[in-house]
Amino acid sequence: MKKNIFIPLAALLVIALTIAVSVWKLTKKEETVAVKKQVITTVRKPFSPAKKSAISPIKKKVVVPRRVESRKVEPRRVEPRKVEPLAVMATTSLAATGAEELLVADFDSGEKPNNIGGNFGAWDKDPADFSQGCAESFDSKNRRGSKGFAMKLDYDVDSRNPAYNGFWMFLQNLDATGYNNVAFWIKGDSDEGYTTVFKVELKNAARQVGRYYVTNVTCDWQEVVIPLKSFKGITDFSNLTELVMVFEDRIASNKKGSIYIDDIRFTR
Ligand SMILES: [Ca+2]
Ligand SMILES: [Ca+2]
Repeated sequence: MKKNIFIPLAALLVIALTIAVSVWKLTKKEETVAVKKQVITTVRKPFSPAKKSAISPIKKKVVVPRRVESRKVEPRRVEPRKVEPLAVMATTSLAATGAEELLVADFDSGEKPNNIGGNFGAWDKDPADFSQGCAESFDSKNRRGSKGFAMKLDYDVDSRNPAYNGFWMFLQNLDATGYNNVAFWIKGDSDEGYTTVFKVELKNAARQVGRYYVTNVTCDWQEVVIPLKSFKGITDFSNLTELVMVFEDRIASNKKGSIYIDDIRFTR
């Protein structure tokens, strides 16, 4: 009897055990799959978007400064183009091509500036030394022509100190390449005296200075025509900035006096 009962009980136990084992195996497989899926998803999610977001802003950062740099370059290229037409306009308006002469200053308005818009006036080597100096004024009694004024220069280079002074006039970056001479009319004052010799200087934008000595000034109006070639210090006449007259103590035949000047021009 005991043997008959034990055998089915043992068989039941074996069946129950195999079922339990198979169930446990199934649940374990599902768990591993679930864990794998979790691992894959948790790895992929932070990995791929993190890389993309890390790359994309870097690309943008690289592109943006390049665009800014190119924008900075563009206006620089435009600026000189804006200057060039202005320079061309200035030279074409000042140096009239085809004209026999260019009038720079006739002083007939009795005011500054000159006929091409340039300022002018007297200058002193040492303004603190009152024993020397030069003063400019418009003079209608002594002038060239029947109207207007001439420029009167009252100079004094009689001093214990080294003395020189005179007259300056801006030429507004004048292009004088179409002309051969600078010309003006000159006259000494017979009552106040005058020097028969003085220096004329031309200056250009390259800071070159050309010098020429005018001689044989008299108390009558006479035209002085100085070839531009005579201004040895200047190699480029396309950009003249200034005309200067100089009375010098060591050169002046009369250290104190008055000189009249009128109709400053560039001629062919
Ligand atoms: Ca005049
Ligand atoms: Ca003096």
